[in-house]
Amino acid sequence: MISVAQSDIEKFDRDGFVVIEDLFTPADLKNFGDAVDSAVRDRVGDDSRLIGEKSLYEQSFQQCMNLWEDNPNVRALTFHQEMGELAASLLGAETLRIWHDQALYKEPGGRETDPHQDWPLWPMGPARQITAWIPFDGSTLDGGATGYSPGSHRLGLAKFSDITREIRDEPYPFFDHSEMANLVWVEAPVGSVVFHHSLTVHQAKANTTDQIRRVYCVIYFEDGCVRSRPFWHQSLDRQGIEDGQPIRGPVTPIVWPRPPGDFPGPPIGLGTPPKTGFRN
Ligand SMILES: O=C(O)CCC(=O)C(=O)O
Repeated sequence: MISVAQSDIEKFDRDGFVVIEDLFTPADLKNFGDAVDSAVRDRVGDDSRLIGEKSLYEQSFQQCMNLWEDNPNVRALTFHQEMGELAASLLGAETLRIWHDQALYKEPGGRETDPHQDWPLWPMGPARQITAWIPFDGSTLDGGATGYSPGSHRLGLAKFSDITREIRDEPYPFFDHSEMANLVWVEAPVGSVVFHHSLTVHQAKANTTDQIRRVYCVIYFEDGCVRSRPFWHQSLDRQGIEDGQPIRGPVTPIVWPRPPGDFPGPPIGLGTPPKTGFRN
């Protein structure tokens, strides 16, 4: 059992990200990695396009969200209590819900993930969210490692950068190289989890290896967050949450604390998440 060190809480508070090592054993990673691989295959296994034929967003990663709904074997990872407790301690929250999970599989030849903050992409407030980024094989600089701008979550910044490169109906600000100059690149060891705050500016390198960068994320938010903006999001619109209403329901169940081995089933009658990407 891992318990979070005070120094990790202080580091997360100061920098907006922290690497927690040795959360998962090789056997855990094999089981969870196999489960997520299988769930991703069920969603996109029939997509035979080469990387160069995909959209710029898909070239950053193959995104499949809410895999916990599809595959019971993924749920033990999504609702992993030790990981949830770590996330809660780092954020300083008593109860966490899941915003969504996601596989972010960066294919060989996949381009960089553009610098961004997560919170402006999510129509909820306040900015009390934390992501667990789990690389099943660790991460390397040539294989899509992530980089974080330390302390950027404390600057009062909230820029919507269109990492999909698809929306384009207004000029979205991108972070430029000077803003990313102090980036800290993280090569995450096998078994570790990188946690980051939803306001931390971050990005990921291209994958120049011949292996898929297999990453799974759980995005947690503090219970009590409300819908704060009207734009469509599956985590809200599937369960009919209106502006100002607390985000509570079976698409965003409590993820921590839960009794051991008690995993919620998929929401009934609320449609399915997008097959890939984040929009229908
Ligand atoms: O893994 C990546 O390429 C990007 C990760 C990311 O943006 C996130 O987890 O919020």
